[in-house]
Amino acid sequence: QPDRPWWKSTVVYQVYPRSFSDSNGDGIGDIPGITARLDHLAALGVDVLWLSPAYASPQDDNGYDISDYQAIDPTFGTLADLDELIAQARARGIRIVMDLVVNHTSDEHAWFEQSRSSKDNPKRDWYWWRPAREGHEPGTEGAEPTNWGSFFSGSAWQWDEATGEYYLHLFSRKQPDLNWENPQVREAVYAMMRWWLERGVAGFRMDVINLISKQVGPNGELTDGAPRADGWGNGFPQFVDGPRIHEFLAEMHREVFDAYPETTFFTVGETPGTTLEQARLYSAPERRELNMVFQFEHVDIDHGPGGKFDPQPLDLPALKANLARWQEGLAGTGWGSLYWNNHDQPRIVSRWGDETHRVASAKTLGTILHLMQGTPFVYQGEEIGMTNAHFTDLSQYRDLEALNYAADAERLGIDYDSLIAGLAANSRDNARTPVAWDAGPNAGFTTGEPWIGMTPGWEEVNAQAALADPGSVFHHYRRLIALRHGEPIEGFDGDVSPLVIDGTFALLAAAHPALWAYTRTLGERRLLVVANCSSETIEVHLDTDLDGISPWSAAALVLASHAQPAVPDDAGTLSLRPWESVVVRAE
Ligand code: TEU
Ligand code: CA
Repeated sequence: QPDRPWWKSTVVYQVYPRSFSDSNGDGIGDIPGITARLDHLAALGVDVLWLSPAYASPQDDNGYDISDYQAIDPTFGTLADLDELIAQARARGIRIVMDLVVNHTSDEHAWFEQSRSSKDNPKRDWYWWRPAREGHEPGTEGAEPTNWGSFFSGSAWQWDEATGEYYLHLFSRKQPDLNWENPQVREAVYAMMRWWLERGVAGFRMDVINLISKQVGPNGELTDGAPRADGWGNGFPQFVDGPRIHEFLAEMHREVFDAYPETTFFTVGETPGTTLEQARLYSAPERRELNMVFQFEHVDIDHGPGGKFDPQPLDLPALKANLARWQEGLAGTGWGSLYWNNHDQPRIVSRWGDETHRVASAKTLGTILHLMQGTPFVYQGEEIGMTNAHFTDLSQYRDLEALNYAADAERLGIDYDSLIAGLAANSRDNARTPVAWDAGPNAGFTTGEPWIGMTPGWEEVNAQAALADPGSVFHHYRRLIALRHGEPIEGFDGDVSPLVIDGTFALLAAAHPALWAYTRTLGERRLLVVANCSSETIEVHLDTDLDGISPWSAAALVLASHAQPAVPDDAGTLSLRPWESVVVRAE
């Protein structure tokens, strides 16, 4: 398929530098540490490395608060280290995609320091400054310009004594929002992006890019939101997929990417709260905005009325239906990303798999995701089936989201045990413990003291052990990636990549509470994925559950979670063990 965009057959691997690999014993992962581990990525077979922020930063939000977009934080190394990473990755056929965090900067960025210095500073309008609400004493409760709550607890507005106004921060108070209404801001961002592309990076993962356009009235008015569970207002309707977002992204494409051939860059927008309708617009190729976006509906599906720290049991049919809706909705008009994990989500095997069936559930969840249509993203450690952190005490947490929430818990009426249970389920720190490389001290991550506690169990769950075991999660992920690439794998040397990339998706047995089954069809060819998403054995009936798909023999098998894969009996019944999955050609 020579005319197919390259990123449709691509698999991306995300590195969160702080937690990946430490080269100098200070307990914090760094860029030379990544370079030293590139053979791990090459063995897995990924095409792109998305590097979470390594820019200069006070590290209030682990680098998502950037004080200089064109410098590397000394914690992570130097620009020369990054150049070396780019070169060493390229030598292995891996391209580097950088994180682009331009909804906000750090409050220690020179732009903000100038902006806050006086009301008539030329950069004043680069951020969102507003006076106190009329009739309220500035700086007191209720005087905030709007009632919007921040993503990280409390008001989204910070009172600034120096000039007697508030500035907007949708995230931490150390992450003031840039004012994209100002064309100088946009030009400065585009110039910075061009600088990175010239340096050899292959594109960007764009942090909360669908929040950059705020609904603002002719005289700069911003509007209150409906009250949310924590008492603050929900500003989402005022800034999620805002009024000028498509204009800004099309402009960015013209100003930055038009100068480069399509084969040289990759763009994915992180878009919390977006809808399928909007995602079609972002990713429709003829609109020239983004290649794809990260949707959030599926990862928010088990959040309760109290939010992410009020987790609910998974409703499997709802999850299946949601992903099926996105599969069908993007087919032919746009393109989607596929992910279970990133640095903001709990580990998938702990969340929707079963740690007592760790290997089988990690493999099966990987299979379900990777054989859908879209571009799969693998988050560091997912490929070896790492679990949640299992922290039991507040002192173990490092993430400001968790710590701010804990500080607010009493006001919210949440007792300590519920707090700890909520954080254990959904804290972002679950994904931020160090990657386990081997069975040695601190899993080979550092020779020093790691900046955050280790996930227990690395003596068994580590990359070295996984590479040595052909039945490991790692080798399963490697096979899934090879299948997408059309490369032969052990036990199957056919080519299903056209099906995996272009095949039409159809969900089977939608209402089944444990079975996740779907087909991908292209012309006469068909791929069938059948998975038991439960910890009990289930009986699947080919006629009633799988739309009368005819029985298959061992010869049709493409990939399986277990060494002796299930085959239907003469009556057309398939018995699947806990978390067992099989992938067959059903032609
Ligand atoms: O995340 C934005 C986002 O919407 C979430 O995934 C966020 O972590 C969650 O809603 C909080 O409950 C991005 C980054 O991925 C995240 O790490 C940053 O903290 C955030 O933007 C601010 O830059
Ligand atoms: Ca280090």
